[in-house]
Amino acid sequence: MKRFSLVIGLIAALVLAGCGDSSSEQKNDSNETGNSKAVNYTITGIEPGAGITVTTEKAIEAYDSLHGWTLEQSSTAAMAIELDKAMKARKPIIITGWNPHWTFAKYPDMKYLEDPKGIYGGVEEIRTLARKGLQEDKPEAYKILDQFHWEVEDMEEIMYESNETGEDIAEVAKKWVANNSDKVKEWTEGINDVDGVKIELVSTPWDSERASASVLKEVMEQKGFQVSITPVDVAVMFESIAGGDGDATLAAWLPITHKDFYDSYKDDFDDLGANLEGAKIGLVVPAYMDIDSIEDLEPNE
Ligand code: PBE
Repeated sequence: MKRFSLVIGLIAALVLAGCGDSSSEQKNDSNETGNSKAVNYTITGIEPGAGITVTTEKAIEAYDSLHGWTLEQSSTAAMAIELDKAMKARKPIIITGWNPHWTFAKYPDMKYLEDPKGIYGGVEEIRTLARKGLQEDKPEAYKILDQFHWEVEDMEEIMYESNETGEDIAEVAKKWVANNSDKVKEWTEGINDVDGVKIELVSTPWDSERASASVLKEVMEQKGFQVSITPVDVAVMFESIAGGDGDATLAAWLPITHKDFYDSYKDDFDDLGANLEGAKIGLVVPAYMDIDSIEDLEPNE
């Protein structure tokens, strides 16, 4: 009797080991209680036109673990609401996240998922691009744009303050300029005052870019420029600088986030280099989720 059951057991084990299907069924079973299933194989994303949206679509293509996943696209504000709900209920959620962003101040308990394939790159920088001909037409403006450079903490200070107090970023930026005359002095070194020279800064609608554009608008207006800020989609921003409609942007995230846009126009603008180093993009989850890497997710099969 004993011997009989041993043989049955052995046969069962051999059948299990030899049968690919049954091992994948086991994997699926574990899915059902896992994070991937719980988030319905969905990444909570932001605006369709964002660089991080394009990059996340590349990640879904590149990772087997994201096979069959959906990137839900809506808006940064809608994503923030979803995140808030999930965090309060301690439920799993996977978002497209980035720094600098006030979310990380509000929810310090979040982590980037490791990205072993490097789809989201490493450290990003935010670059200033100017239209061709700006240097000749408006040399003083070009020089300020070229000299503008600040730190992640500076940008974050403005975003956090605005988010905490509800005061508009443009207003907070004005105060920041008043309180940071050392930095402002560096950016305006060697610049003569002008009399109403018009400058159009083309930007994107995120808080980070609203902060930088508002700061530079204030600084340039103190020098006598008349500055307008036009918030547009990332694609339109690149088109506009390359086509010479807008004068400059402070909002180009590289080398990864806006790579495709940058590459398609790279001979049609002046790249003035980084105005901020140390930005980052990626997939972000609450720290209470027991996953560390994109590869810890399960395909939707
Ligand atoms: N962002 C913030 C933008 C750039 C600034 C990372 C959401 C993006 O294009 O993805």
